[in-house]
Amino acid sequence: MVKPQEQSEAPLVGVVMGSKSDWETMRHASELLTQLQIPHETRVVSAHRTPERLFAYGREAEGRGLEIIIAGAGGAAHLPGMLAAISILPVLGVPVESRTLKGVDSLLSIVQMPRGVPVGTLAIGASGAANAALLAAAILGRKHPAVREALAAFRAAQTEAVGESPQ
Ligand code: RP5
Repeated sequence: MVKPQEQSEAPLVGVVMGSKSDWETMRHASELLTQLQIPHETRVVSAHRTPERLFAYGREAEGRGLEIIIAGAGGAAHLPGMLAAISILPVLGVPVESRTLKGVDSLLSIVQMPRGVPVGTLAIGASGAANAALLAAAILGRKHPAVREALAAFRAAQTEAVGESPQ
């Protein structure tokens, strides 16, 4: 069970990205996981520039105690799909906004997995990264009561913050 104030615990979520340049997007996942006090790690793992690192990460993830992988990449974004192919863990894919095609290329690369190896695909960019963390919390919350409570508190505060007046 994950307890609050135990950020030094072994990570439950791996937040990986294809490049350092993806951090500006993927930090939104990491920040929300921190806010919900979910132990996680962040790594750069490039499917095409560091393929050996990709295979090692995918093979070792479950054995190291990770329960979910959040993977963000841009362009021909094969990182989430490859991690889903190598690991049995649920993989949540975040399409990073690309310069030339605004992330539509990333979205289609991640969402169009052929039948048999799914990637749970989120929206393009920062909203997708934040929602990946919230979805990870919802999944973890089935097993870790403290995560469920943190997520419920987050949702309640979010609802409370929405005023009725538009002015
Ligand atoms: C992908 O290529 C990365 O996920 C990144 O979104 C994109 C561009 O990478 P850099 O050229 O900025 O390293 O592999």
